[in-house]
Amino acid sequence: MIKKVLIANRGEIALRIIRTCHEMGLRTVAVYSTADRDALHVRFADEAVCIGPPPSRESYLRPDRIIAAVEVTGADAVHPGYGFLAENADFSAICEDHGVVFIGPKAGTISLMGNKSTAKETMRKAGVPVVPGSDGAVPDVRTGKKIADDIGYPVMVKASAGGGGRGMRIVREAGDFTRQFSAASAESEAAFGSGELYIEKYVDGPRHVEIQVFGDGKGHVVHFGERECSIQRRHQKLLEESPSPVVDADLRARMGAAAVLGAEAVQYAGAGTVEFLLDASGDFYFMEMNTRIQVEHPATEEVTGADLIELQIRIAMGEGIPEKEVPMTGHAIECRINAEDPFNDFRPSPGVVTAFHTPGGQGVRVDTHAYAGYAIPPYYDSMIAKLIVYARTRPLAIRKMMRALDEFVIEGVHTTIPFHRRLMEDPSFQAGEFTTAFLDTFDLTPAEAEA
Ligand code: MV4
Repeated sequence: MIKKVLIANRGEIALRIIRTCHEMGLRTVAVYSTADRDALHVRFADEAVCIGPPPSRESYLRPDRIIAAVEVTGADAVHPGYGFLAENADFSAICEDHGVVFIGPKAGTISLMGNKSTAKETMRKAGVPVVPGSDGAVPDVRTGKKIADDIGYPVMVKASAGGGGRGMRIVREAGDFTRQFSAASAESEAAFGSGELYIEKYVDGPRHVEIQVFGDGKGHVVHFGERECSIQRRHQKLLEESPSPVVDADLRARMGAAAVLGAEAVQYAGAGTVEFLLDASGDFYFMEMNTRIQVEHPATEEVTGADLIELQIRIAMGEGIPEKEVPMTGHAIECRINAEDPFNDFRPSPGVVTAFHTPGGQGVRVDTHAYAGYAIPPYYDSMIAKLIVYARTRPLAIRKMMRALDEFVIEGVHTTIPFHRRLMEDPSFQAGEFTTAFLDTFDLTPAEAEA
């Protein structure tokens, strides 16, 4: 039985989790660094415990301090949110050792999926389509070269310990392989403590489409449809939507079935996301599995009507999952509002928010921890709000997003609002014609059209 949940996170996601807990009649405990003394998650939780100084390494990333907060408050479950310790297998195991429920998958699942090459091998063996490449990690550069020559160039070398675009390189020709492989391995060793790499065929101009899944931990998994996540910059997503403008009912059924197959193979427990690359010919390939609730989960909530945080908590309580997949209706778009200057290479723009007015009206949702007078600390990520709209169709959702962005007032810091406003006007975006390379050439300040 879960009665009191400690939220091992901050910002909008901590607030988001507190809200569902209170709706479920659960007590909540916030943890905070000294930089977050005046944060809303601290005010809205039933109790709050300070866990250290501003740097995450000394606060939100410290399992020992979070467990201490669990012990002094008597919390019986920990929700890790996203980022920080959410995909830390050791933390999941430490919680279990202390008799506190980790709201997420088992430590073994987190580490299996955390190693991107074992994750891919696991999925391939389960029958999930994967990009042709090495069977698991490559033992040395000479073996790697033979495999790459066999696959044919261009290939990608990826760090087993990487993920989310970290520790990967394109090798365009055989003559570059040895140099690139060695450099990638050394880089990965320095960054992650492991230089292990795997190789796959390079997929040109793909889209990033991911399937939301929930598992009961006993081999039963359901999917909640897809999210289109191709609008990203340097592997940071800026906008997500559900459904994807290019996924029809047939493709959804096939991608959903593949995601379910993979998650069932590992007896997945809780919320997970199976990421696919979708190529121009409509073929899709497993990329990675994220073992956490994601930033963009509200897009799925809007089109399914489900509360995904509630589902996570119910699974952790042993209540099981919905019998079958939940139908999707309408269209949802989420814009990430970051304290960054889109006209200056998206440079972080921390500081005091002097004015803050959120948009409203039917089909408009704002998940945020910001308020007028809030000082955005420089220590954490720059996302200060998610603006989510829901409408019957994609064109109506785009119109609603334009209107909501126009109503959103944030003063004192730069934000990504003007970027999103321009994106909504873009003909290719409106047509749903874009790949992960879209923002590489997106011009925020186009010259006025010639007369
Ligand atoms: C790829 C790829 C092309 N071919 N793998 C980047 C993040 C990680 N999840 C996988 N990534 C990619 N893997 C092969 N074989 C292109 C990307 C990629 C990408 C993927 C999803 C979203 C944005 C991206 C941006 C650049 C490259």
